[in-house]
Amino acid sequence: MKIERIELRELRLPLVHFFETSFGRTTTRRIVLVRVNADGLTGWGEATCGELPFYSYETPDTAWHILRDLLIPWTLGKEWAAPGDVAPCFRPIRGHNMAKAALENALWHIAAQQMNLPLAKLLGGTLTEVPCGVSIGIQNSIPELLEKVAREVAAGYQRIKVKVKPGWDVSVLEAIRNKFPRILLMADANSAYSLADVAHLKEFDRFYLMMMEQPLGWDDLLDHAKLQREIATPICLDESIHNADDARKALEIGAGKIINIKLGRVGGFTAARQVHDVCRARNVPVWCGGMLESGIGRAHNIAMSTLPGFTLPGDVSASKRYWAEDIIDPEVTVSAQGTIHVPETAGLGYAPNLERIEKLTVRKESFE
Ligand code: OSB
Ligand code: MG
Repeated sequence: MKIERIELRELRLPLVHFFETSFGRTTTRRIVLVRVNADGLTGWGEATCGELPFYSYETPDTAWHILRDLLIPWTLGKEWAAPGDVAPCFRPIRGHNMAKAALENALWHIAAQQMNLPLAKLLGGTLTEVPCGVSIGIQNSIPELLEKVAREVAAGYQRIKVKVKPGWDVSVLEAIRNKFPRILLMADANSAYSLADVAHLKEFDRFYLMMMEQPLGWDDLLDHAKLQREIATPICLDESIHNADDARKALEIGAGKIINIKLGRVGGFTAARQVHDVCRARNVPVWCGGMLESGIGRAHNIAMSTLPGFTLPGDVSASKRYWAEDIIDPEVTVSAQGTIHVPETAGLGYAPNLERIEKLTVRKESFE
């Protein structure tokens, strides 16, 4: 495919409810979208960075810079045989995986249309229904959290993840377990603890969690391996895994037993499939993480979640949990069994709503 035009856009999208993690509270998302024109087709990608450099160092402004000044000049006007071919070309840039993923994933969207295949099929996906969980942020009180858990369980979601941090952990898990002894439950600390907290983290074992996500340093593997030897709860790595090599090293030293794959964090579909393959070869389950994506990123997540190693419910859930109105048609919906039906039409299976995208755009730059 020959890339003829690329457009960057930033949208402001207010969340229907604030989302709070151990590193802070988000109320409005700044969504950076990449729109690529090639061979008469249009592909969309999303840079999934947080507003501030707390989950990772990337922000909407760093993604804009890396895309505008490097990735776009490197790809525009050139012929690419396969969408994954841009990944090795992007390698000289250290990190900035969310910026890279936004552009690469737009090319996958184009390739799927060109080949008249659903994106999931082009990626090698096999699932037709994707199992869904939800990620519930830190709330103002435990009763409010319990109400949210009850609502999501009633909606059919297969697994509940709650955010934890020092001071919002054991008492919270205890309250949930008292009320919901049988649900699949897990906790995500987003790096809020250190090895000095081993005794405290051991207490989590009595809640028989499916897993504890990224309890220690955002860039750590070694201490996670030490912690995993001390606790019964399986550790799932999120922040620490940026590519297939990270996954291999993490599994080799026993830093965790499960990996959360995020397209942005690993740099796009090519790297995500490589992480998936490393895990699958070792029988390590993976699941698809979320970054409060708009419908575009969400549609990409759904396609990726169809790969055979995605055996655990992910954080990809219905549009309405985040947005009063999403920017795709139809919006993402979840069945009463807690699954998303994978679109069978060619391409993304969800049409970007151009009128709505235009209305929400706060800046735009195009490159020919
Ligand atoms: O650690 O998985 C995380 C949201 C923003 C940043 C980091 C994380 C999350 C989530 C939300 O847990 C997942 C979602 O519902 O999109
Ligand atoms: Mg996480």
